[in-house]
Amino acid sequence: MAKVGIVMGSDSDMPVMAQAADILEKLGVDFEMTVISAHREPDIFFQYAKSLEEKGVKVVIAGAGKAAHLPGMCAALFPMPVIGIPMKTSDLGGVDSLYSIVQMPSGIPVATVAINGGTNAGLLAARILAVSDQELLGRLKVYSESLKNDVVTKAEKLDKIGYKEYLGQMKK
Ligand code: RP5
Repeated sequence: MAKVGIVMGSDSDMPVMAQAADILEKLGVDFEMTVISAHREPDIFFQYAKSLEEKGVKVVIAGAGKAAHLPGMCAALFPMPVIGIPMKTSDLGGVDSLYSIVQMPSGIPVATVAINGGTNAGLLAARILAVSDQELLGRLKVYSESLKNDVVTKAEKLDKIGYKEYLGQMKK
């Protein structure tokens, strides 16, 4: 049963939303994913958001761009955590989406990640679920450890070959 509902306002958001799906898959968290526009199909959106709790979804990740009302509307209808991903946009660079999502009025919270922050949205959803799931918490700790090891390996390589060679290899 899907624990995380991933929803995006347009399939143009897919490359970013796929980052959230990828990390959830890696961590063994079940999710469902769909495209629903709150303004182009409000009736379908309402049915979707109202059905999430009954389906067993515990966290929603909603991505939207421009006048990005989808995460806020999810939070209005779904009573558990909603994470909003502001999409980078062609005209205003995603600051429009960021301000729309992060500036939720008091009472209906949306946890907002960075512009195009798909991976962190997935990780935050997993961390929320890990509050009551020790095995998932263990997998999250292993993931964090792997990030640390990556940096240590890079520092060792830099020490060994020097910055010019390191930079040259990065440009290849
Ligand atoms: C929002 O408008 C979507 O979330 C998307 O980021 C943005 C543009 O949508 P399209 O015009 O690409 O469908 O609804």
